[in-house]
This record gives sequence, C-alpha cells and structure tokens, in this order.
Amino acid sequence: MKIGCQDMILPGNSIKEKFELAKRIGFEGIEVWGRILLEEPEKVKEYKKVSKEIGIKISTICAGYRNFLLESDPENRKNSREDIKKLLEIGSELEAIGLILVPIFGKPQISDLTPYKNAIELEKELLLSQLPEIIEKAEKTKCCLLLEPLNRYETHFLNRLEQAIEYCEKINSPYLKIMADFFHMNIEEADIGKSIEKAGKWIAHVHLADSNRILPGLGHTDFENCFKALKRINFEDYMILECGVPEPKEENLRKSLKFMKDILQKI
Ligand code: LER
Ligand code: MN
Repeated sequence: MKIGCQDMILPGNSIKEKFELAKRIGFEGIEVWGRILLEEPEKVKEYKKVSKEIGIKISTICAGYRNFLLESDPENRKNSREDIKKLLEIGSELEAIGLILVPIFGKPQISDLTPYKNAIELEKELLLSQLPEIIEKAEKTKCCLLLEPLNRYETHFLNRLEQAIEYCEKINSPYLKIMADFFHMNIEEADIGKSIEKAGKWIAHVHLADSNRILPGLGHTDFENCFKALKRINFEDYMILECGVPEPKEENLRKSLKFMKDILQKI
C-alpha cells in the first residue's frame, strides 16, 4: 500500500515546492484536482515534468469535470461526459491510475415518475446508459474511472461501497473501479472491514482522513481495523490524504505518515 496526499493540502507556492515537500516527508503519490488540468492545460505539462524530476508519481485525478452525469439537462450531462473523457486522456498522459467520479451531489435533479419509476431508479438507468461511452475511453487510455461513494450529507445517490459494486458488475471492465473514502465510510458503513472485503475485487483507490476529517491519528477512526481489511483484499494501490491539516502542517503531516506506517508495519 502506497501513502500519498492531494496536492491541495500541501503547503507551498508552486507545484514544484509541493512535490519537493511531499518527497521530503516520504509520500509516494500525489492526487491532483481535475479542474486546474482542464482550465489551465499548460499545467498538465508542468505536473508531468515536476513529477518526473522529483520522482513522485501522480496517483489520480480528483473530479474537475463540469456538471454531473445525473443532472436533468441533457446538455449538462453531455458537458460532464466530454470533460470526463478529456480528464481520462489527461490522466493517461500523467500516468495516473484513474479519475475519481461522483455521479451527483445533493438531491435528485430528475423528476420522480412514480408509478412508472422513481427518481433513483431512473438515475441508476441514466448512469448505466452513460457509462459504456466513458468506459470505452477509460479502456483506450488505460485510465480507470473510480466511483466514489459519499456520505448522505453530500449525496443521496452512492453512499456505500456495495451500491457502487452494482455498476462495476454490470459494466464488468477492469477500467471501472471503486474508491473507498474512510471519512465517508465512517459515517455510512455498518462495518468498514466487512464492506471493504465485500467490495475487495473492485477497490482500486482510497482516500484517507480521520473521523473528524483531519489527519489520520487525530480522530477516533480505527485505522488498524481498516488497514487490516485492505491487507486481506491484497490492496496494493494508493491511499491518498484528503483531509484538513492543522498547523504546523509539515510536522503534522510527518506525524500522521509515521502513525500510519507504524500500523502497516505491525499488521
Ligand atoms: C468529497 O467529500 C470527496 O470525498 C471527494 O473525494 C469527492 O471527489
Ligand atoms: Mn474523497
């Protein structure tokens, strides 16, 4: 298991400074926010250059596409699909393993057509109808689409890992996977260990945060239990910090990394 962090949470005035700090601390991968890659294409080259020079891989791209796949306006859904496909190409150029996808934030936007179908049934079908086009691109670029379940206060749609398994099974491609975020799982899963085992075959990425969404070690999440479950499924990919970093940042990032590495060593 490789531990890294999102570039946003690293102190530093440039991409280079952030990557240098990550390397000094001992992180093995960096997750980049997608929006900047779409809005400032010259940054793609910069990330690629800095990543090579400093010797720290870009693990993943986090979202960044316009709109959402489950919006009610067809134009908005199209924008979303187009941006997702562009980001998969960029992910491939950056040698990232995947792009993180949240199908929708908040409440359903499409109408409830009960007694024909309710909004969630329609949303499921709407997502399934758009995935083949996106997964075709993911397969071509060899950059995975990573479905991320979020807690109920952020989305009504995918809240638990088992809900994402359904799409992976139906599409059945090595380029559609699930990512597990410990902060959301801590709210939604009845048993994090069992949920990880059940989704094991499909999990390709992890987001790290403690129960209070600050650095691991500063809340009450049982990381030993979580890491043991990841070990049982032979998880070998990236675990990326997506959390608040209290001051002094560098010192606390180092402490949190040591806290996690100590657990990984003893399990
Ligand atoms: C949002 O809470 C989150 O966890 C992000 O990874 C969504 O892309
Ligand atoms: Mn997350």
